[in-house]
Amino acid sequence: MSELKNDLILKTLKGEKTERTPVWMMRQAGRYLPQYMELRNKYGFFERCQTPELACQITLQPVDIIGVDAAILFSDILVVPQAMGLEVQLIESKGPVLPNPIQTANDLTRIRVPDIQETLGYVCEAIQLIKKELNGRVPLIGFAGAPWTVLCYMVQGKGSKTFDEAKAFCYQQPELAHQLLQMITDTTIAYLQAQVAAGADTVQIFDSWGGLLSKEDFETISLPYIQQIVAAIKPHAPVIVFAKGAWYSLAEMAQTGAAALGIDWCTPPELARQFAGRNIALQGNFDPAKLLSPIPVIKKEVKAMLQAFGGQQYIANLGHGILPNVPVDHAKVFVDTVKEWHPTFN
Ligand code: 1CP
Repeated sequence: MSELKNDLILKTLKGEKTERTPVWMMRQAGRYLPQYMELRNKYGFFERCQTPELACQITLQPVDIIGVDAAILFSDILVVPQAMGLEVQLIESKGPVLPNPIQTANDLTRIRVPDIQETLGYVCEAIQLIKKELNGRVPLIGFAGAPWTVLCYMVQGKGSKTFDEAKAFCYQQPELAHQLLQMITDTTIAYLQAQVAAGADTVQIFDSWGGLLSKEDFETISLPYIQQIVAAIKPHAPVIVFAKGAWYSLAEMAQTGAAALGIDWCTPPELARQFAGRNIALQGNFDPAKLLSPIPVIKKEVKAMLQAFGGQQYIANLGHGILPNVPVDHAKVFVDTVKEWHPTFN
């Protein structure tokens, strides 16, 4: 494996100083890129995920076109329920659909903690190919969903603003819910370990729906499982934990041993730092919709964000995934503004 030429993100995750702030964007390989749309029009979603050459090509697009400081594996958090035995469809304009969701104890007999090489071996192949093609230009980020967020889809069967059916499942059948969360956790640990063994330099856990839970529920239903994953992966690679909306538990998340915490745009940088403490990197938190602003406004707001987080112990990113209607040159301005920024002291 070749030496990394750009290790800014890995240095930041190790707590080391960097010559400038590193930057990448959540969902950076996606529909705002015309080159992605070309492949999207030719191949189905899971075909793109399951064909290492396609996954590799898509993963590299934002590195080549936008100049980000990391690649993130092109895949989806829903390949985990799929590997566990649930059918997952991705329907145009509707999003993910799981036609036979988990609702009863009997439903749990339909799923299992799978053998990773057998079910998700294609991801490991994609990672090996991506690492070869990257040839050390930037590090590769692997990822998985947090068990609570994955449960949301396994129980609700589709996307939702509230995931009320998933919550009701946890409140009405807590023992069953914890059994399912543990199965997802065991699968995720083996999956992320396989990603790291295949070459992922760091991994991010996406808890996109963490913030739908109260602090108490987040710390019962989500955090203990994130904690298990961090503990298992940390000896092999640094872990980034992003629980959107769960600002109230940043201090507890910092205690998991994560190397960095993702912050969304509703959490002010100063508050995030105060909650997370000094010994952890922060990542975020530009409002993705703000990339629709005029370019001079984007530049000004990105500089304000950098100034607020400070240049060190910090990875510039969006506060959630990039939107499909963001112009490519606006995404590039976001990245270039971070790369050109120098802290001002006053
Ligand atoms: O082309 C298309 O229309 C498919 C859209 C798409 C894409 C580009 C989906 C379906 N997944 C992906 C890729 C993906 N998903 C990546 C790729 C790497 C990258 O460039 O970042 C990642 C990291 C994910 C993770 C993911 N999938 C999350 C967590 C992050 C987040 O944005 O909150 C979630 C919640 C999903 C579920 C999912 N898969 C796809 C969609 C549209 C969704 C969201 C559905 C919903 O809103 O409930």
